[in-house]
Amino acid sequence: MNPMDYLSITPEIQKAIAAGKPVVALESTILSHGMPWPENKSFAHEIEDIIRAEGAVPATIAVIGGKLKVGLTPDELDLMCKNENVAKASRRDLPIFLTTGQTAATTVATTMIVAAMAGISVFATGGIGGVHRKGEVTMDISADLQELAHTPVTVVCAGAKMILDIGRTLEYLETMGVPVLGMRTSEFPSFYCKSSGFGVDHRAETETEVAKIMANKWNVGLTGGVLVGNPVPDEYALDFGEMSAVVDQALAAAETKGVHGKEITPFLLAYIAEHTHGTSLNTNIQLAYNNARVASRIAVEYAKLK
Ligand code: PSU
Ligand code: MN
Repeated sequence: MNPMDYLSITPEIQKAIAAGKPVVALESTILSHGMPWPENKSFAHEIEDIIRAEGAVPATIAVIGGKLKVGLTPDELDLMCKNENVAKASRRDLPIFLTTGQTAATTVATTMIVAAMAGISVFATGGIGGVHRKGEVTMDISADLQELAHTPVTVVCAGAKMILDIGRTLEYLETMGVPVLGMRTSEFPSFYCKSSGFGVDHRAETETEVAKIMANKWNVGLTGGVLVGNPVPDEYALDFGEMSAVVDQALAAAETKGVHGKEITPFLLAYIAEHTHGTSLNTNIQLAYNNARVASRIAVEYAKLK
């Protein structure tokens, strides 16, 4: 069996890729395990509309019926959003779900894998996984970081949440040779907030500059991805001190309940959403829209270079 036989790409996306038109991949874990129903449903449609308005084609990715789906129908988007028995698929889970037929949402890592297989170079998400706090003891390091090291996709995110050890996450990315760019910022953002206290490798002023960095990385023969930190728009940014306090509570609750492994990230996300009364949800939605906009512009510029 050819790897391509596992892919199920919609005709629209297939045509766009073949013609070298800009396509932007989207993950489904943000839908199934990152946002509540029914807000995630309107989000799933709106983020695709934003990408289209920028002149790119959206490609939401998921694992359904033993296939790697690139582009979901409205029914399939509903399936992911309702999250009735939808698993979370990171790299190690893929062969299992391809065998069992389990419906699964793709993380940043698996969305990158499937996007690269399909020939999609740009991917918009909310926040990436990273080195967890106390990761030096637990060894809980998201597979997202290894994927950035090896898989040639540019990921546009709003940084990483403070549930993670952002300093060690950036150290890991440096070791793995992943360029970390700031989109019109010199600081790596921390999801709800514009700042994190940590810098980026390069401040990119334009989407064209990001596209050139991607082209040069891959043209010179370097493997792996590029990470773009795009800060949440001012009007939706939350207070660093307040969010830090909620994050600390969430971490304490996870420890009390003994949550670990693949459950920890969804647990912390749900705890924060529940304890910030919807403000954090709106910020999450808006920063992802903003990432989709920037990712689309990068994809448009990258398509011109190719
Ligand atoms: N961080 C967020 N929102 C998310 C995730 C992370 O702020 O939705 C999701 C992404 O799909 C990411 C995954 O790839 O969690 C990482 O999970 P883990 O830490 O188990 O690798
Ligand atoms: Mn983990």
